[in-house]
Amino acid sequence: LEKVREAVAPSNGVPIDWKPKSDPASIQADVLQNLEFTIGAPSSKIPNEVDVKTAYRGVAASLREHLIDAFNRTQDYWSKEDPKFVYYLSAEFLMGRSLLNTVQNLELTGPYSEAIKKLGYDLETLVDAEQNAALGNGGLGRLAACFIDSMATLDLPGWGYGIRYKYGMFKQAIDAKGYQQELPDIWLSNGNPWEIARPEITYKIGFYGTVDNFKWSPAEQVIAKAYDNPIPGYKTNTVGNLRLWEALPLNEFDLDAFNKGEYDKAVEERRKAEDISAVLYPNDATEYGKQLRLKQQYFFVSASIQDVLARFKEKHAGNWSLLPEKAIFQMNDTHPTIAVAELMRLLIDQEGLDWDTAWGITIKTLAFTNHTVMPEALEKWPVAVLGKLLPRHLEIIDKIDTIWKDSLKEKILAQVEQEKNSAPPKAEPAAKAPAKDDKKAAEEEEEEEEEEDPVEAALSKYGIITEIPWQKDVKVINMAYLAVVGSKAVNGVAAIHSEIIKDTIFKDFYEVMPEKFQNKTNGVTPRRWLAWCNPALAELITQTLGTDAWINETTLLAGLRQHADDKAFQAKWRAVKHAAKEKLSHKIKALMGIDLPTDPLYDVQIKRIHEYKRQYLNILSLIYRYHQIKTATPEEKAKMVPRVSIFGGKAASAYYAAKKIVRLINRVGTVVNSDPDVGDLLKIVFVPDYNVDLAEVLIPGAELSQHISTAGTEASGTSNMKFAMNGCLIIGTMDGANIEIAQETGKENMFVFGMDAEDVPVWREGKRKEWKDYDPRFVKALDMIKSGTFGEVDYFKDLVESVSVMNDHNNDWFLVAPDFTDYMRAQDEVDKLYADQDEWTRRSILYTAGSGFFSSDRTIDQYAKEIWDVVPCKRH
Ligand code: CR1
Repeated sequence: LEKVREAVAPSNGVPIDWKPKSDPASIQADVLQNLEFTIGAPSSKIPNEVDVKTAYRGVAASLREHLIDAFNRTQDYWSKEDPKFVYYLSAEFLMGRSLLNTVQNLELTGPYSEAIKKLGYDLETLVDAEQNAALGNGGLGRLAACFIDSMATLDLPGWGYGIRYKYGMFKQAIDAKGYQQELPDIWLSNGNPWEIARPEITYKIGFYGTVDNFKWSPAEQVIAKAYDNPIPGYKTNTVGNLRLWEALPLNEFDLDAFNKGEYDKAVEERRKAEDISAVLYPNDATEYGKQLRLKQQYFFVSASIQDVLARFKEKHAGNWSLLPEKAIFQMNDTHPTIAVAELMRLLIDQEGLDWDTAWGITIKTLAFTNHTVMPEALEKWPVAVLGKLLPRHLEIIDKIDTIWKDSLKEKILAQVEQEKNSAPPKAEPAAKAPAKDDKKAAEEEEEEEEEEDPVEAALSKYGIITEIPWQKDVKVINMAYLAVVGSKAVNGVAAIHSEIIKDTIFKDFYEVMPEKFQNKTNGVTPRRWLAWCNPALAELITQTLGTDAWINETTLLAGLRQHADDKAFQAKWRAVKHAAKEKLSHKIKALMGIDLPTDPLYDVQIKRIHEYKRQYLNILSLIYRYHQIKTATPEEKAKMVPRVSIFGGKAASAYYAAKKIVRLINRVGTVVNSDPDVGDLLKIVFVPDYNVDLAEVLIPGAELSQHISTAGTEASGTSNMKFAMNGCLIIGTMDGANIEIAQETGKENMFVFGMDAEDVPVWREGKRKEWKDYDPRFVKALDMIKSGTFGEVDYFKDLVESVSVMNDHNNDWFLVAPDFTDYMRAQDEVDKLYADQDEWTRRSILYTAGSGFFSSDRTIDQYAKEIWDVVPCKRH
């Protein structure tokens, strides 16, 4: 490169500083050139006759030049300055579409719109031609995407690292009977102009094999190949990076086998390798992962760490103690936690460090975020599975576990002594271990055995390698515990969640190392989730505040508060919201052919379908509303507040209860929407294939959104923040980030209902058993399902029973029945308030005004200062 620069540099030796041009005429020329020479569109058809998808590719290719220019300069600068980097390790990055975000973040929307118009298209149409990059399940993956946007905007040296899945989150269709269908997401079929393939950046990843005297000889190897995705910051030159790995075979093709006619064998290795980066697991806290999932996890973690270490070695060969000053890996949930063992392995086996030195470095270089307390999502790999796939890692984990427990022995011994001294003497203190010859009895009375060795018993709580209580003899590795022990910091994702993990899943660990535990309340990028998706509202905010600085400094939104009572401002606000409702209504018409009136209250619940998120509670209340409409007199009807209820979300493919809920919503919608007695009083719509780009239309158009999880179950929620930013009122439980949103926007402005997190366990363990106070409206709604109002009586039977038989331990675990009455009260308040449009609008303004805290810029700033020790590094 230097040579080229020299060759073309003017004689004074100053290198040329080429930059893509940003005026509309140059952009127009550039798009034409890209259409012809990058995309290869026939020149006779350019520009007016190329189809929209091709036009999109031409525009994207031209924009890519701007992106790559700033990207290369940023990365060069960072490489020269050598600051500390954060590496965000995540199995999911739910990026959505890139065209609009790129053009906006690069501040090129004006000239691009103009150029595109001159070519005979419009920006919005081209934006819609892009496929969604849905490499994530839900909140966790979208959070990672918001985080890298904020990292770039804050000029923080940082990269995301993940997997370039060939197929992302499945596409959801709803068939005529209301069933969810899952279809493959072939998101790369139109190419991906936003990525830069790096065939020169590859690493070998081993699996299986044997370990001999600490030396691992893998039996299988694949190649990880890098793809870089430039991530533009806003109002800065900084363009960060998301590096995704693709799995490829070590040996492309077995020509020998092919020549022998063994065609399958010829490509077998290729297929096996490619499987690793083929699909995103549609897991989302429901089904236990398969072995391939562990392979995926190790694959991307190993490639990422090898990559970071290779760059580190180039600059600081041998000086390993410097690593924690140059790099920190943030592990996004348990999926990347094999990183603890992998970093140890690379430092010891490859770089020759001793155990203690390697461990000292590791626990300063890793940090861990927990995103859920749902037991299904806290990964536990059977020792047999992990040991076969990664035998050397099992050895390392085993040693970490032993040393960790040893380090606690003294403390525990002291504790046990203290307890012994303060406890009243037992009738017969156990002194001896059970007789060896009576193994059976010893096994049966394990409780007693534990009592007999109180130190061992106390220590077993801390075991990274443990037995699962319901499957004796099956040893598993608790990946969350491994992460807690191997990290410098552990955090939850909302204030209440960070407290809950200290009291529940990590209680014992918190007690022995309280200093590790932190909170980092989630946030969302205000660029994508307000400024770009709701331009009319953004414009009104900018006009009102007299500046658009709020886009990066969201606390400035608080300045809207003083206008909340201003009737003229309220009218403008309402007009903007109404236009967004119209846009949403058009979108639904285009997608589903349903005509939605735009005067009713727009009520939206969009998120993964899960029992704990309680879409069931929502639909049951709507069933009752339907009953009310059916039995109302004309006078009563005239007083009712019309409502459009919109649902969206995917159910994990093997999660039967969730799939039944999807079907119930669809069945109810079909019946209600075609009932002439109902008219415009109620419409129920299930929007298929909910994803990021639908969210960008649904959120601005919503007036009420539902965040109604059973208290204590939703770690944070992030769509609640997006809705709040867009002036949408919330009906919700005191759960996750709802609590902090209520603090910021005024609890009196939120429709709060339901049991608190402290009461839920009490109810589950006690009251539930004798509870019989079913709300008659709840009973009515269930009766309507049971009696076949929505058909499929047998199919819905167990769904009905799951909330109506209280004796069995597992029934109504998520408190649908006991929270119903209070939910209906809150819904009545919603209706009452909606009749007072001025007051509703006032509150809507207060939501946006109070949402400043929920910017991911704030979250990332906290991570950077309180965990990462990474500081901005901005090129000028
Ligand atoms: C939580 O359920 C949270 C996101 C992002 C999810 C949700 O409440 O907002 O993480 N957890 O922190 C998750 O997907 C596997 O766990």
